[in-house]
Amino acid sequence: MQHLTLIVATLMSAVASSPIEIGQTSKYTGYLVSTFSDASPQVQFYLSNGNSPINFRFLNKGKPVLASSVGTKGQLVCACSEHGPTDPFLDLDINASDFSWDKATRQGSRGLIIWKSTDLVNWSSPSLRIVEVNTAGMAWAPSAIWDDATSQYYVFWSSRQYSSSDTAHTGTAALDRIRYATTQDFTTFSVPQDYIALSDTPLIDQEFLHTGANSFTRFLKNETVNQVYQENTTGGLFGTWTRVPGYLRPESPLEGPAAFADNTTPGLYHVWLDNYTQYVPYQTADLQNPSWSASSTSGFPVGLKHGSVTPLTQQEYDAVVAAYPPL
Ligand SMILES: *[C@@H]1O[C@H](CO)[C@@H](O)[C@H](O)[C@H]1NC(C)=O
Ligand SMILES: *[C@@H]1O[C@H](CO)[C@@H](O)[C@H](O)[C@H]1NC(C)=O
Ligand SMILES: *[C@@H]1O[C@H](CO)[C@@H](O)[C@H](O)[C@H]1NC(C)=O
Ligand SMILES: *[C@@H]1O[C@H](CO)[C@@H](O)[C@H](O)[C@H]1NC(C)=O
Ligand SMILES: CC(=O)N[C@H]1CO[C@H](CO)[C@@H](O)[C@@H]1O
Repeated sequence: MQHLTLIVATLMSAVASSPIEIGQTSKYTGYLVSTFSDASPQVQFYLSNGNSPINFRFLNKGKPVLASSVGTKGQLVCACSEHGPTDPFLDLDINASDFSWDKATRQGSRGLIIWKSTDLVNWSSPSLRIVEVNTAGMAWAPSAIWDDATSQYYVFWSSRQYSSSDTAHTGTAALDRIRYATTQDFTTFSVPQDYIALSDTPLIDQEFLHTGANSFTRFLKNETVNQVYQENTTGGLFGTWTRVPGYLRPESPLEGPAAFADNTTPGLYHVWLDNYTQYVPYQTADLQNPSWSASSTSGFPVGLKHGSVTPLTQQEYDAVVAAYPPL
């Protein structure tokens, strides 16, 4: 794994670090949430109080840590650490005076804004990387996964594709799908391809958990019902995926999952689901046959959404809190 942390502009989601084996003491002593708000599309950090997965402080005295000066509006962001890419962020400026969701899906950004750091404190200036082809109306909700076998990242995002003859993207688009490209450095990317394109269901907001070797769990939003479902595999990213029946929660609508492994309890996993106002935290101790129950919200930030959660070592935790003192 490269010793590199990235904040990738475009709703990126994180792949949690390797799961904690039974009997193994986690090397992670906290969590960093990188996020942006609809009203203020700039990167903000929240830091866990100790190793709590629900109780957070707003860093940098509540002010943004990173602001994009490149590209068009309409990106999301992800922090991808050497522990495994982290999560999503959004730099999609829905508060802009000329913002329209329709326009954002037809002539939205086809790029990601990327900041790099090796220490979570000293960040590069942002760079805009165009990852989509010109038939795409958008590249949203990115997530990235490091693949040891091929020594590269797989970067995924949600896309809406138009006919190649519809160069102005005024016609009817194909159903939203998940696309991907590979990269080693987040500077150059392979030509994008479809990852999941269903004939009957528009899909967005993919999020992964890496649960060991070739085992992964992924979460996807069915846009027809505005609900998030889960699939798992033991065959790698391109293996056979098995649907966990139904949806994570009966409440509707929910979207934008952010998922991560608990730092202290082996086998415990967390998923935050956006109820269109903010994240609501859920958890399960049985990821293979889950019943996602509501977590305590004591100390959970009000208004938090579009986030990614990265596990931190004590050294990283100390560096982040020193550089960006909390409110
Ligand atoms: C959102 O836009 C409104 C009107 O353009 C502006 O007054 C407000 O300050 C903006 N909010 C933020 C957080 O930038
Ligand atoms: C910050 O990173 C840059 C390279 O990205 C490096 O040249 C510089 O020395 C670093 N500064 C500190 C204080 O670590
Ligand atoms: C999405 O929801 C619709 C409506 O219930 C259903 O027909 C479709 O099969 C669902 N697709 C997936 C992948 O869950
Ligand atoms: C979303 O969740 C928050 C926190 O639990 C709650 O206050 C709010 O009412 C919920 N909003 C909706 C639309 O369900
Ligand atoms: C290995 C694995 O991930 N297995 C589970 C995937 O999800 C299905 C449906 O819940 C389970 O039956 C598998 O055990």
